[in-house]
Amino acid sequence: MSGAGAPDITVDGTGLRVTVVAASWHEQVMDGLLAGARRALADSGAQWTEVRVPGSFELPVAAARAVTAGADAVVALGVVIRGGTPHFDYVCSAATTGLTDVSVRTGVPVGFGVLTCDDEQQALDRAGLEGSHEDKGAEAVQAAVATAVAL
Ligand code: DLZ
Repeated sequence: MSGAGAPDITVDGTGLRVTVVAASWHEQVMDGLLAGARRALADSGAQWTEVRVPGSFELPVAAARAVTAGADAVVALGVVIRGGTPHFDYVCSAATTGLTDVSVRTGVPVGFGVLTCDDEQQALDRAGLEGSHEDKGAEAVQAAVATAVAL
């Protein structure tokens, strides 16, 4: 984890079934988030499957399906970049509220790896790519796996 006050999480996820649900907008950033998530999942020992959806708005329904299919934890990855209309706010709000609802309603942890950024550079800085300061795909995995183990 990174950022002021962030915990250092190392967790054994052996035996857990994790589903990664990933949006497809902003390909370069998504490639970084997915690579970071895969590294963290491999390190944790968990088994995982991946589901791609078009945009971040579609992440909650994919997360809900993953839970119904038996996932022990879900990791949601997406990138939303502010544009010239209020669309950004609606997509961010729908993704955040929808993923929270799935998690709280079902009791299955959902790692929140959705970047909500003012511009592409902010997203690249957090995508776990060479030169990035942060690796939010990996952090979302660590949070979801640690929560599944704790519960
Ligand atoms: C429409 C849209 C826009 C403008 N921007 C993004 C974005 O930055 N990131 C993202 O993940 N998705 C975006 N979308 C697509 C919506 O999430 C959704 O896929 C469409 O509104 C169709 O339901």
